[in-house]
Amino acid sequence: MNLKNSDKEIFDSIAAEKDRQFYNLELIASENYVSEAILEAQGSVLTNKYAEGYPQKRYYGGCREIDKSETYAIERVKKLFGARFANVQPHSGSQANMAAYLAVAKPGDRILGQSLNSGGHLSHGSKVSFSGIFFDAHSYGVNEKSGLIDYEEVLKIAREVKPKVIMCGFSAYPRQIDFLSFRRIADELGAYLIADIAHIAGLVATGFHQSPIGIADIITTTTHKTLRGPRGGVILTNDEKLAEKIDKAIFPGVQGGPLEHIIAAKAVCFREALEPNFKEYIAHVIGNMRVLADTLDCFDFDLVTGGSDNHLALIDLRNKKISGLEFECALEKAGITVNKNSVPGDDKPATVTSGVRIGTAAITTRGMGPAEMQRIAEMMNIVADHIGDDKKMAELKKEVREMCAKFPI
Ligand code: DSN
Repeated sequence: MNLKNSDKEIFDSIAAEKDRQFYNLELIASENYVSEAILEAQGSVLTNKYAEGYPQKRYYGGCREIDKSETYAIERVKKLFGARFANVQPHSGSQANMAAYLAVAKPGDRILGQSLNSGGHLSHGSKVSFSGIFFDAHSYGVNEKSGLIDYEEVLKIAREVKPKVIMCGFSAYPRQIDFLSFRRIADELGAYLIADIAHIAGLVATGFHQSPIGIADIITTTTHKTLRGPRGGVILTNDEKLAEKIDKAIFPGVQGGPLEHIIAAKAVCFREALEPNFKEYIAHVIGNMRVLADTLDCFDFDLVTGGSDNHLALIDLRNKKISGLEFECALEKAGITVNKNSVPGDDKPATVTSGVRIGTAAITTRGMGPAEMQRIAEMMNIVADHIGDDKKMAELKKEVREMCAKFPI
């Protein structure tokens, strides 16, 4: 029986979410819209199959087709990033990071990562995540004035901490990362270097960002942000011994049965990302962000680091006298979806914050361009000037709906 007839509540909820995704402007920097082909693969019968282990080394029978699709995923992602070894089984970026740590460190070992409130990720050593619970986690931040990573400061902290593992990568940093500087710091300390490229994977794959392959010991990523694939993770390395440790850390270390329907969808995503038009797409993502950031700057929005050279920007709202939470809620009423985000030196809790993070990956997938970016920035400015004015938000929501209708998903 199909979903409509068997479970009306869930059918209706999915239909309403489809409508929300269609008629709102998705500016959450970590979200995107997958292709029909990816949806088809992840909604396939592969979800029925247990396949603990790896291709040709499974703990279950009947894995002939599963082995094929997982091998396609491995070979394609290796080609995409120019890496020698890949594990495509991580259910998420956090689980990719958990396995990466376990491949090179033991519980209690010292790790050093970018702090959550300066753009890092929970799994980079936050005290409330496994990374801060199981490891002796320390952090570096960004310069409070410039918003930039200060590599000299990272080196100073690393010398004090003497970490076994240095994690670089971010969830909210609008500039390029210099992986070579992190390599030099790790080499001085004799530390392993893990690069989490979850946000910038699409930029790295297409040459718009320095690649950490061959620089970091281990590279982790998600597949659903700028890479525009299904929700999941991947681990890459050029080191054969580390590759073996990574495989063991994922299974049986931190995961059981792999999500083979998602792995097949990852294979479709990697094939799509190998097409020349994916490079064009990423160029537009970056170009759109530049226009959005420049226009916001004209409206006196204070952009952390002064702008962006990737797919995201971080807006410090302290000069506008509104919190991240207030702005997020008001924008949602106008049909614009963002997430509140801490900014460097933020004195508000993570549930309130003084900033919001925005990104252009999803709206660029819809085909929006510079003209739409300028109007979106104008609309964001109107929202900031009219917090609490529900009539104005309703007017904007109508305009957003009309704009979205012109760019179907
Ligand atoms: N939640 C992701 C993001 O929004 O960047 C990170 O896990």
